[in-house]
Amino acid sequence: MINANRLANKTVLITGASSGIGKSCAQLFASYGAKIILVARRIERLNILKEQLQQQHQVQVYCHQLDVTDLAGVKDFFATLPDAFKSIDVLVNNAGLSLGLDHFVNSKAGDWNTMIDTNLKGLLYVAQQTLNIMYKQNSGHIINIGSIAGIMPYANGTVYCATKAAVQAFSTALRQECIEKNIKVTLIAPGLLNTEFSAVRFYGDQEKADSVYANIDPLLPQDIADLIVYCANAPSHVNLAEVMIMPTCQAGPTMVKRKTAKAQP
Ligand code: NDP
Ligand code: 8X3
Repeated sequence: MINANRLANKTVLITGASSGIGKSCAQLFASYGAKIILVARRIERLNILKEQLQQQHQVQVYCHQLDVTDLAGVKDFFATLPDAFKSIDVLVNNAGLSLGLDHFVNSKAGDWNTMIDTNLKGLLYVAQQTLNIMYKQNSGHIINIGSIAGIMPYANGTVYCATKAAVQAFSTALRQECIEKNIKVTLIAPGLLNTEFSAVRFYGDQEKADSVYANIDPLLPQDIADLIVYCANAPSHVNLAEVMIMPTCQAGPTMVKRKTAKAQP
């Protein structure tokens, strides 16, 4: 199963491809010879990535500036896909973020809205448009990025956890609807992972973000890309329905073993 390449010439749509998990997925899928569609808001990053992928892997790449919270923009993006990218075999529904880490009573309604609009509604907008294509094909694979936060919710992360729990519930229900259409639905639920996620959560405070990953070996985006490509590359009769992945130093969102500093001689 691992040695076979079932991804060559398949078309893979990746949301949130400008950073972290999405960017790593683009690099790995391209190395398997897949055609790649990259979307995110930071188009200048996507253009650079597109050049790299084309040069390194000689694959076709299409990128488009897209805010997944904009339903009209999402519909327009799908309606104007170039002919070569009109069939979509794999969706990595990844765009998402957390804003703030505080008691709910102190959290901001604006932040809840952004998290719900992006992590849940944006994921739904993209999933539905993609399913319109996959239903006609009678095949496809939707890979939704949840989090251990949705499975093991924690204090100070209430609304983020709720959005990711919703992604898990949506994925479970959607899998049941898709069985008739030969479409796989996978939920990936990562734990501590060093990306721009914490810098975004702490509104750009890099020192605070770095402290999340201090004295541990967190997951790297490539680890999640490996897992996602493994799921997407599985034989047609195999669906990895739900996978939780954490670094070895973590047993839950708030249970992390940090290395202790060595005593000075
Ligand atoms: P990054 O911050 O590195 O990447 C997030 C990506 O989402 C960026 O490419 C960003 O692109 C995109 N994005 C955010 N908002 C929007 C939007 N409105 N429209 C389109 N794209 C958007 O973080 P990660 O790679 O870590 O995050 C990817 C996913 O993984 C998220 O869903 C996150 O919740 C999840 N996750 C992360 C974990 C972690 O610890 N890092 C653990 C578990 C899950 P741009 O700003 O250019 O639009
Ligand atoms: C991101 C992981 O534990 O910071 O989804 O919520 S956590």
